Amino acid sequence: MIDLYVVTDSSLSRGRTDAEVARLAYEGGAETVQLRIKGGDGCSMLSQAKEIREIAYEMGRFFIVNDRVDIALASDADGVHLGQDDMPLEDARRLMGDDALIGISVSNVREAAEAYEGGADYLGIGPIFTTSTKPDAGVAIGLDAIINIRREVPEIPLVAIGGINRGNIKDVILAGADAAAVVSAVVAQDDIRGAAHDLRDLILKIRPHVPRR
Ligand code: TZP
Ligand code: MG
Repeated sequence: MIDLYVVTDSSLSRGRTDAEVARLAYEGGAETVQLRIKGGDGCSMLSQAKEIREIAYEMGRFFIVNDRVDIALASDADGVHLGQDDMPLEDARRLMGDDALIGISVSNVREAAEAYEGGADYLGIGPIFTTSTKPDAGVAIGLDAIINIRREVPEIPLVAIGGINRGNIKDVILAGADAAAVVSAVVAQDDIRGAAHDLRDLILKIRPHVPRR
């Protein structure tokens, strides 16, 4: 389902709208874009969401909304991404239905097992490395967290996030992540399309070297 997953952040995107960032990221090969807006009004978030929904549809890619089940539903997104303090998975599933993709942020084996058993479609694991993009992300949990979670929940797609860039993306895939989610390594770059392309290329190149599980 996923290889490169790009998360928007308008404070890093140098005046480009989230929809512009999303289009360029998809053009570079990102399979999924997550609209992440902290604060702001629902009306402008919904309008960005609808724009990205159109682009994703046109390009045959996935579109996920962070935190907001209401915006995901109203924009007809493919799904929603929820943190440990957001709406519980069970309630989001009831509202969004079985076909929606629901991703859950986890940072340890217990949270991962719970989200897996609760029917999450993928897990976002992080922050793997130190990041300044999300000040409240908590301490870096490192590559070992991917290895441990992969061992505990072998079936579910794992998306690593936090401080991932060209220099370390291979390590997260080798540790057992199926995909990498990035913000600054794509959104903050001059050439968003090129940055997404290069990161995805690195993922695809390393995959054949990941031990079979
Ligand atoms: N969740 C955990 S870390 C993070 C989020 C949204 C931010 C990752 O940003 P970057 O710039 O890729 O380190
Ligand atoms: Mg959240």
